[in-house]
Amino acid sequence: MRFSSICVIGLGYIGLPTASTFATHGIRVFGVDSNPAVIKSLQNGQVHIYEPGLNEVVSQALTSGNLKISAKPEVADAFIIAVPTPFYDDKKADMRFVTSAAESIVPVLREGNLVVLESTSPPLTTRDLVLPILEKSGLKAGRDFKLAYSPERVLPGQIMRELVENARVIGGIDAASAEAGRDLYATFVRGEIVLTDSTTSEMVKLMENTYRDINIAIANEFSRLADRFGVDVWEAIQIANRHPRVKILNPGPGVGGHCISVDPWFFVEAAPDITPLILTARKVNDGQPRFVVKLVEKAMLQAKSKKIACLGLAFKPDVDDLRESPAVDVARLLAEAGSEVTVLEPFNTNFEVKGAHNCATLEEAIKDAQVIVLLVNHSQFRNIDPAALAKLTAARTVVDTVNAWNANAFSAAGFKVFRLGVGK
Ligand code: SAJ
Repeated sequence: MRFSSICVIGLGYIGLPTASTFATHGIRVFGVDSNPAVIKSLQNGQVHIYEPGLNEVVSQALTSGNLKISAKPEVADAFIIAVPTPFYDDKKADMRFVTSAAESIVPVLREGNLVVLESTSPPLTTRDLVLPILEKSGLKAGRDFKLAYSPERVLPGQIMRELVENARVIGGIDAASAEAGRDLYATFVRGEIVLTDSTTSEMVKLMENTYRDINIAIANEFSRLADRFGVDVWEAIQIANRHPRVKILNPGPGVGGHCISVDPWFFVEAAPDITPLILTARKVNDGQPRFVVKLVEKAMLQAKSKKIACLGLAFKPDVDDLRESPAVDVARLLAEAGSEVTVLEPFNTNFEVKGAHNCATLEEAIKDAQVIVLLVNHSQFRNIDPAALAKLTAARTVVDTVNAWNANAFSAAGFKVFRLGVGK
């Protein structure tokens, strides 16, 4: 199948890179978003999210005239749905964005079209939720239009490269739908394109992130064990990982972001009776901020006052994304427990943590602090010189939750150093 125009619904972390990459590969793209602020800023050439390399591609796509931004889908050869699938407070999947995106396609769906769902979704979403909505057009899936599920699997911070280079799985509701999906993504994907059915590809995506969540959970549990038994977990992991079949991940303040901390819940919701391990891993990772708070409380026993500076709020290093971030939980929990908390997130200085004071510079954040807690391994924090740091702050205690700082160098600069997972 050949595609000359496509419509990408949802211009977030996945939709915008996808839309602009198609546009720079010669396809006419309608980028659709329901948020007027997003439309306005993109129409003015402003990119509303931070992702290395994205600005350049979007601006190229807009200047070429191939990328047009609009509020509603237009008639096109193919439609890609890339809207968020958050969860409700009770961890049940919130499919309202997917539902309304599919509904918005109905009036413009034509015979011969391809529709691809990219949003991470519970098993069977393509067949049981999206397909019946699209058939309200009077067209029949499989016979009149093609329908597939193709999860994005890119890593925030490296989206522009991984979008092109990663292997991509495309699951069709039938073989012809999967093949049409392959023809579409072959426009720019250089990685292997693997075809399967839609439910398998939905499961693949959830399995990848669940696998990672469980592996981080065991690393986090190891950090608690090491703390109890007087061991340095980082040293122990390094040694264990010399075994040819062992690859333990890094403990940290918890698991955040919109993927790994969310996706396993889709399995738990869909089949609670057979997913005890997945549920437990989620609970372990969600409990990790409280473990970090206990460590900070231990460090504070020596401090004169309860003034704490938290460095980093993003869910992982060198991104501006704070969704589900465990660092935010740690700062909030410390403030709730009665400490005077300053926070610094260099990639997003406008974010407010309830009860904490938001700072724009490192100097402001640490000046009067008694304890400095490193929560995110941003390169600019990792490279801090401890002697220079000592001149900027009253604090003489640091807590490193991400194993970024050289403990000996910090000790030499006069700091008492506490590290996550180090009971020595
Ligand atoms: N984390 C740890 N220890 C580690 C690795 C990560 O605590 O050893 C934490 C991070 O700090 C972060 C969270 O886990 O809070 C998730 O970060 P991540 O870098 O592992 O993953 P994401 O959420 O940025 O992206 C993941 C990726 N999935 C996998 O690696 C299996 C990406 O490929 C997916 O496209 C993305 O989820 C997604 O959209 O589903």
